[in-house]
Amino acid sequence: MKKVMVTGCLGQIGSELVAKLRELNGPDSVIATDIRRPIDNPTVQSGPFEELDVNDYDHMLQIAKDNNVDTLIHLAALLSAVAEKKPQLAWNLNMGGLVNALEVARELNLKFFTPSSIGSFGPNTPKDNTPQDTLQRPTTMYGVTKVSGELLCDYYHTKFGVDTRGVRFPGLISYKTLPGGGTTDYAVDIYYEALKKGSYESFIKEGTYMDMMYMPDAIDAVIKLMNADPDKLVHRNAFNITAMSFEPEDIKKSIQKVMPEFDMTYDVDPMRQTIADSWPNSIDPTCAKEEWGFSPNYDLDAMTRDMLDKLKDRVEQG
Ligand code: AKB
Repeated sequence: MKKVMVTGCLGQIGSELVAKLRELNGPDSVIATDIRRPIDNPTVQSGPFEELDVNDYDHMLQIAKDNNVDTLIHLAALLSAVAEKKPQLAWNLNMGGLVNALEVARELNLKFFTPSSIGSFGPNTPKDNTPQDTLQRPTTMYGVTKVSGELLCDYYHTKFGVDTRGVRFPGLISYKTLPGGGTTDYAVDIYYEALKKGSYESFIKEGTYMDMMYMPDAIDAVIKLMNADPDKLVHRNAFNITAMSFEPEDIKKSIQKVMPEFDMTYDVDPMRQTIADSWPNSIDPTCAKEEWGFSPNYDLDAMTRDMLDKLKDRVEQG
C-alpha cells in the first residue's frame, strides 16, 4: 500500500481513512476521489484529489494509471436506509461501481479492498455470535448488493488472481464525519443530540441489538487487513469484525455515566426497524482475529467518553 486510490473518500470511512494513510505515508500517498469536490473540505485540501463518478470506468482507470497506484480502496456506495428508498439506484451504484473498480484492479494488477457489512446477513441467519461462514439471504437491497459484492470479489480473486480483501463492517461511530443514510446511524446521532439538547429520540426500538465499532478501530482494521500476509488468509470477502453489540438502552446508560441528566425517548421508524430486525444481534469475529490479528481497542464506555469529549467543542462551536 504505497500509493492508494480511494473512491467515495468524502464519506464516513473515507474521510478518516484518507487522513490516516496520509499521516502514515505522506500526503501524496493517497489519490482521494469522490463524485463531488467541496472546496473547503480537509480531505480535498490535504493531498491529491480527483472528481470521479464510479460508474465512469474509463475515468477511474485513467486516474489509477496516471497516478501509478498499487492499491484501490473502493468505498463509494449507498447505505442501507437510502438504498431501501432507492433500490434501483443502489443496485446501479453499488454493483456498477464495484465491477468497474474490480476491472481497474484486474487491468492494473492492484491490491483491492471494499467493505461488506452486517447488512449482508438476513432474517434466517443465526442471530447470535453469527459465524463467519453461514446463511446469507438478506431482505434489503443494500444486503443484496453486499452479498453479491462479496461473491464478485471472491470471483475476481479465484478467477483472475486479484488480491481482493474485505470486512463486514458493523455500525461505525465517529465524531468527524456523519454517516449518510444507514440503519445504525442512531448510535452516532445520539451523541450529537446528547450534547446539543440533553436528550434523544431513538428511531430504533428498545431491545434491538446490533454490532458496532468506533472509527479508529475500523480504520486500523482496514490497514491491518491490507498489510496481512496473504498466505495466512483462509477467507477474503469478507471478514466478520465487531467491537461491541448493544441496544439503545445500553448506549443511553453509557452516556448517563458521563451526563447523568441525559434522557431518551422512542419514535421508531418502521423501515429502519425492519432492516435492523433482519440483521444479527452479534457476529463472531474469530476468523479475523486468527487470520490477520484483528483486535479492537474501544468498548462502549471507552467510545462514549471519547465521543463526548471530542464532540463537545464541535457542538459548542456550532
Ligand atoms: C448501515 O447502517 O447501513 C451501515 C452498515 C451497518 O452497513 N452502517
